[in-house]
Amino acid sequence: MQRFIPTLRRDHVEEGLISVINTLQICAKEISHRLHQGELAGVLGSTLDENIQGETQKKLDVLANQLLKDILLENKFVRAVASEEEEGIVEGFADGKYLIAFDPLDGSSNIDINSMVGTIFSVLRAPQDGRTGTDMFLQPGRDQVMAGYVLYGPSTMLVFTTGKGVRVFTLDHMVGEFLLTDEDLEIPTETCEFAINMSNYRHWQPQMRAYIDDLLAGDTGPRCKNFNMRWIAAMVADVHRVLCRGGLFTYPWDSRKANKPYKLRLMYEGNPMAMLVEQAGGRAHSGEQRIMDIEPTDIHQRVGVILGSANEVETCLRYLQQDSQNGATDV
Ligand code: AFP
Repeated sequence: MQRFIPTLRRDHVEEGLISVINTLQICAKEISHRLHQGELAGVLGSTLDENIQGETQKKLDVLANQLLKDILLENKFVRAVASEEEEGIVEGFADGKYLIAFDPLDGSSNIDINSMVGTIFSVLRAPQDGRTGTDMFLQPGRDQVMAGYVLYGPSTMLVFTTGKGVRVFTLDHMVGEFLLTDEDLEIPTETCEFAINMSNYRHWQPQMRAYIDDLLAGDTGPRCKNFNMRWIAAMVADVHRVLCRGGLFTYPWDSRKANKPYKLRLMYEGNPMAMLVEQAGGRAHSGEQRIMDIEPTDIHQRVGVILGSANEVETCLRYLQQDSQNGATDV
């Protein structure tokens, strides 16, 4: 089985990027170790603080964030990091080539029930045009040079792309190394599975409700086939399933918060997952445009997400484009 660095060299990944991903896998092993210790490590439960998104922070959120920051900022290729958990960016080496945006522990509400969580990362080039501070990070997702995640599940997996397909590595706890377990993930274009938080049904746009209604109608409705539903409540785990066996994942527009109608974050969740999904032959859309074409205006901005099997994303978008007065049954 191929080891980590030789696989990257074979892919002709530039040395600086190899160094960054190598640093990320060191962090992943450390976070994985703490998670597997669970209650024994005394890191479960919440702190009394809220993060920049106004969410209660879990102790492991704080720990994973600190760990990633500390270790990444020692890498001379890192110009700056941006974390979902922090208001501003943190500067690294002035001549560093890369910017790293990360969600240190996605799905952290799963920690207390010993269920799956993950770390998501996105790597951009540090601009050479004089931009400084957070402005450096305001680049569209299509400019990412690497994106990926670590899934802490029954096994720990590192899944990433440098723009040449999606590689999957599994942590061998015996040797303490990530080994290549899938060369090239490919998402089937058709699917019979979807992932959405159904409890928000009444807050969606009528077009989204119509789309889901038709999925639920199964072979008695206009789609003429039965659909299965899954929701892990950790985007990493839901997207991992989509990458492995296809499906549609969405966290759509929600009427409850006028100024924040979306839940997921563009830089830490939308863009990196979109790059992985597109590299695996799927589609990733906000409902209005391709996610990776969005020009960000804020490092913490939120985005609608509809991603997965290409044909199913296409179908969902056709429903969304319909006039809400027309039914959706002719889609
Ligand atoms: P947490 O990290 O706060 O648990 O949020 C996870 C997440 O951002 C994303 O990973 C999930 O897909 C989504 O939220 C789950 O949302 P619900 O709480 O609505 O199920």
